[in-house]
Amino acid sequence: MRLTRYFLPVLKETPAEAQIVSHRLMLRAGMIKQASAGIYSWLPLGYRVLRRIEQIVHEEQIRAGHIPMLMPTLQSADLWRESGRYDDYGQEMLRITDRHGRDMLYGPTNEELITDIFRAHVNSYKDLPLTLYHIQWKFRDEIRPRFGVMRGREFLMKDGYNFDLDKEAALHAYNRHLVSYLRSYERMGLQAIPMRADGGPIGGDYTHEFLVLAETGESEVFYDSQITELKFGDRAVDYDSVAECRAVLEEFTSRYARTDETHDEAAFHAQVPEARRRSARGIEVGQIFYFGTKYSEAMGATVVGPDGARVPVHMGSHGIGVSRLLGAIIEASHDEKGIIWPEGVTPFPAGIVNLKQGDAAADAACEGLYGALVARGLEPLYDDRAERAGAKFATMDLIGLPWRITVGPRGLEKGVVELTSRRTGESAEMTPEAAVDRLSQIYVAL
Ligand code: 5CA
Repeated sequence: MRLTRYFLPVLKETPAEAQIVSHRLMLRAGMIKQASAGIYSWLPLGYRVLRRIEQIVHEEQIRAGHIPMLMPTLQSADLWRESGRYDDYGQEMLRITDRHGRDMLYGPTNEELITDIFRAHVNSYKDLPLTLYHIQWKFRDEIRPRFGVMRGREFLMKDGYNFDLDKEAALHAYNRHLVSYLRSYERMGLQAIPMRADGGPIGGDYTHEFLVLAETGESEVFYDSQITELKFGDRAVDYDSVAECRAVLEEFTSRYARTDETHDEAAFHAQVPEARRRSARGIEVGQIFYFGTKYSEAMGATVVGPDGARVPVHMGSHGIGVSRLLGAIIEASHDEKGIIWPEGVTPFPAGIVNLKQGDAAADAACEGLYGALVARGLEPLYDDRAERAGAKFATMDLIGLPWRITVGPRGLEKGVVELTSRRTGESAEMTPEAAVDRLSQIYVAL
């Protein structure tokens, strides 16, 4: 993408309404624009990151054996009356009446809708286990939408639902989700710690939230500092193996880590030596639930079991805050100049800065680099504006591409360009071909 042909409305001023750094930077970098309270338009740069995050979520869900689909945003109130949640859900639910006077709602989550699909089409235990998921917009009429996409009213969520014959099988699904979530967050350059939490309006007493530690986080958390040393890494876990998935769950949940809803000061003191006790704030980027037969019993989602009798299925639901993740990643990865995207989610793998637009050699070298990167599947953002170098660097630093290739007449006389890491600020001179090779190596390893 050439910057002169792109739509990147960066702001010079710091927007006054933004209280936290991720919100400020998303506005300044031209990623989002507020449409109304808690509702945002995704401008091209923000949309690219949103799509990258979605892509990672899809890849990891499919790897775990979960099946993608798409349910609508608008749902019939009748389904929610069946589960009993229509009245329970309260003010957060946006209720709508259609022209025929039918009660509808903008889905805040999808347990009812998916259970209705399941009961219409699945009849036998032989069709289990089954996990279906989608990535779809949700609406929760939050009383205090704030911090940009972090607590929106309309937000993008991945929500998945498992259907199993019994509790044991459903707990395997739970563990499988935990593993796939750990992988997903690490690919996004994040450490998200599973913490024991509360079921809230979804229900169930077996639930973990995934938290990214950050001062601006809305949740108060208590944990054993040892937990922050755990890395999932690139280990190969067989998702069909009950033992392997359980081992990961045990490893990542054996140390004390709880949100304030479930925190128990006495247990904290008993289990964690003082030097390792931490209390901090965190951003909740996902939550997994096992709630047994809560919805299947209320809505008649049963299957014929092995002995011929009908039994309600055991279920769980599993969510990732896809749009919230942009804010969480920026909170975890920025400096005073702007965003620092991890390679896994960056909107463009690299930026090209032409120090002397209009100089024949510099223009040709930039075009050559551009074509070579595109040919390797690494479409860069080429700053081809007739601007000063300082302004170009400031834009690149603000939007946070992890790598910058700087091209100028002086370097080209020696046959080199400069490759700079946004994270470390370190630069190295090399031939354009070497820069392309280096970037290919970095991105191929992801
Ligand atoms: N049905 C379950 C799991 S699919 C569910 O709705 N879980 S949830 O309520 O925990 O939401 C899942 C994730 O969505 C949360 O972990 C959080 O990351 C994200 N989320 C929830 N509310 C908001 C909001 N107002 N703005 C942005 N993201 C949100």
